[in-house]
Amino acid sequence: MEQRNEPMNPPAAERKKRILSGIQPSGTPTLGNYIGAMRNWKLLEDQYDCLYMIADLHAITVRQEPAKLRAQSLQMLSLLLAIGLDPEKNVLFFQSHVHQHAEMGWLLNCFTYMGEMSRMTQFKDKSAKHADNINCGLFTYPVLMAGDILLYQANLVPVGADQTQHLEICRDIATRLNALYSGVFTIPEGYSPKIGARVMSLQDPKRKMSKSDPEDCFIGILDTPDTVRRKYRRAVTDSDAQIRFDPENKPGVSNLLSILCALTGETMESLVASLEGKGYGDLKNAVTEATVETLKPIQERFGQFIGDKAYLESVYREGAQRASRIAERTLSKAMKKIGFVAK
Ligand code: AQP
Repeated sequence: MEQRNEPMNPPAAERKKRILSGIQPSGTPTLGNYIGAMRNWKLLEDQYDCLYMIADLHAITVRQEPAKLRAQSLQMLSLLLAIGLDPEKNVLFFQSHVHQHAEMGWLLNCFTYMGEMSRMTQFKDKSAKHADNINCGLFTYPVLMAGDILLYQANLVPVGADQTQHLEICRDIATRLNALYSGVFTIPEGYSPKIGARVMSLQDPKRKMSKSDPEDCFIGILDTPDTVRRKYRRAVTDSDAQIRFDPENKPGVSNLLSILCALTGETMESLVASLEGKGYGDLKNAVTEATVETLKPIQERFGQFIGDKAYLESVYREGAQRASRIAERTLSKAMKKIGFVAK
């Protein structure tokens, strides 16, 4: 295989800062995943040394149907390409193809305390949502995530508000190991992209939009224009018929307004002013139109990638090789410092 110009080992002064982020193939990504994460990734690719991982190991903390998980994983890769991520500039890979993630996860588990994991609010939320399957993976998922970040000596991790607690624990674990063994890990910082919003569920706008929620709660990136229209038409609003941004008292309307701002780049102030005297139907039409316009080119490109299995394979194989080279360096270093006999 052709050896590419790796941005991985230039002298520290010249090295771009490294970013690691991931997305679980636990369903078709939503407009929330797109606005809050995916579209920002594209904006980072020139300025940073970026690794984007399809977090399939994380996805199995919730029960997945095998054929569906496989299909969703390839769908996710096709979507990352369809939003314009260049596989030459970014390392795109499946987490399960880089075995060092599972190994690092184990090492870090042995340096993490039960009490720390018990405080994770996402564990509490997810175990309430999946009460029939509260598995140990769900409990220690933040440790696996810490390993994901630390393996690549990432400087920056784009995190939404829901992930800040996990980044904190990652920093704590890294600091603990560095104190014991010195210089094993780079301590990562959180990175807030310039544009980003927390998109809420269309049916329960006090909760975030999630791809594993019932269909009517989210807009899927691959939804047809008719489906998008129908979902927005059914979206929860309120009865006072006034368009105003007030997430506390008018969460449904405010959510539609923020989606519209995020998609058009308009400020909230001017958007609300432009909708003065209009009804919820007008707001829903406007957000439908902006969504359909945003998704159209992505869906067209997606159609080309998903049909090209050979190309997808070349992208994920090469991504895994590039990721694995970096991950192995960190894993070997950590194992040596901890005291394992070198291979
Ligand atoms: N509603 C959202 N608004 C803004 N950003 C969001 N993200 C997720 N939902 C929203 C961001 O998307 C990235 C990838 O998320 P993930 O798939 O790894 O996990 P998640 O946050 O658990 O996403 P979902 O859609 O809610 O998945 P399920 O239903 O499987 O749990 C993250 O950067 C996240 O912040």
